[in-house]
Amino acid sequence: MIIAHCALSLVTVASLALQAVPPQPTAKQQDLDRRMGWFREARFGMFIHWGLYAIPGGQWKGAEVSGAGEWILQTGRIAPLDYMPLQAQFNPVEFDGDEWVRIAKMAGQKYIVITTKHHDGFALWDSRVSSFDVTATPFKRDILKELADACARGGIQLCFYHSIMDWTHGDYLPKRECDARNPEDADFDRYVGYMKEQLKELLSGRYGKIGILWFDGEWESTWTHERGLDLAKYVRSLDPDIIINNRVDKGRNGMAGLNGEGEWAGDYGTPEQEIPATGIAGSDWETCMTMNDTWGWKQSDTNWKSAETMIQMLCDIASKGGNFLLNVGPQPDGRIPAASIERLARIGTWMETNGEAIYGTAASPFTAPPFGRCTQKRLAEGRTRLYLHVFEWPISADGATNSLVIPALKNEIVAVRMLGATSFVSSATRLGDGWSISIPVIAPDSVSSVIAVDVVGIPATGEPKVSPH
Ligand code: H79
Repeated sequence: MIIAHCALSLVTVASLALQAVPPQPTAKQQDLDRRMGWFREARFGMFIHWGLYAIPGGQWKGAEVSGAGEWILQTGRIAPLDYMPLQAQFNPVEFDGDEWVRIAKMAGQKYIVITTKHHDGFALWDSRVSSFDVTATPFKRDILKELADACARGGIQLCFYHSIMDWTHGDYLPKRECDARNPEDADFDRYVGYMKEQLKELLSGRYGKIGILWFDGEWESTWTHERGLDLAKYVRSLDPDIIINNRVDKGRNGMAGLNGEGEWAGDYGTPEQEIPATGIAGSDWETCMTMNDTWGWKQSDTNWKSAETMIQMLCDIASKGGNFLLNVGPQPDGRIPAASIERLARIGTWMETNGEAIYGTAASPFTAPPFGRCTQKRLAEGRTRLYLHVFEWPISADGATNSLVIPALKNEIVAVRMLGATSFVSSATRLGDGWSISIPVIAPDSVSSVIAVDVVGIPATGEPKVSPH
């Protein structure tokens, strides 16, 4: 009896232990993890908004038009038939795909998302189903093909932005107020057929393997959940590996960009011009942001963010498990604005030293460390590397020694290394529930200095976990 009872207990214990193992990811989750692999590693990308709107650059008939440069048709109440002739002026003689790729790489960016077609409907490639494209301009060259070849040469992952909303296509609905064409003549189903043909061209292989299809302009009433599901399925049928953003469907919660309740198509959330307050357990996301106040080139917009601000934004985003898609709006001559290049160069200098604290990292185990931000990576043998991004460098009490306090960290520390000051030998000592780490008197970087701290096991802070991965 006793023996039998013991055997039963063992079985019970064994089955409890089995239950404690996390459940196997679903096939859907496995497919997502497979497709999102490069994206989670990359963390930092370049958004490029370029099209006919760069020519007026925010001015129409000598008058300044408010708002973003690429919205000039709508904001300036320009009739599509008055806007479309800009095509005859498109001649960006300075365009050089290799130069754009060089700039992205200099900044430490791993992917480029370019507007194949923005809301104005102009195609930046040789489209067989539209004459409102780049080959019917004085420039004639297929911009996307040249950029795709440059990306392949430079090892940058090319991705395509594509607007569902189309202000100039005859079949798109609803029409702009200033469009004199009769909406009765428009056929939205025919428009969707046209969009699918264009997407087929873009995913034909001519432009290489495309990383993301980045939809936008999904908010008008003609675009429905059913159409979103159908379009996502169609794109996936053209490329089973492609990542599709959540704007293919109707789930986006305004500019905060993350999906609301419900089942929606799309692989990840797209906050626009904002950074979520915390990471979001179980979901991927990417904040897209302008360096000034416009996406498409606008002459009068000189409201540039500093490189320092953008470096701290990148740390903040990575610490919450997101990607940063930072925009440039090339000029009508094809050059990326000098103000953008300068800032990307400064970000790139920081990334050269500290990139390992961004690429392939997961969100912070701490809610809000007092010194700045934190990212982490799993290491071999069950260890974890914490990257402490120190925005507020401690002031030395005696001018000779200095220390940084990690308020709550139960794990043992096995190694500490200062990025950008590797000759400094750092040590860690227990302090209350956390640690005190010896650091240089002067910060190695004035914006964000990074300290790599290796701990045994998975970081235990005593706080609820915020992050997904
Ligand atoms: O391409 C850039 C912009 O031109 C484009 N998206 C970035 C990536 C953009 N389109 N619209 N906006 C930016 C702002 C529009 C906001 C609104 Fe709405 C559209 C307000 C109401 C409809 C989005 C959807 C926010 C709320 C619902």
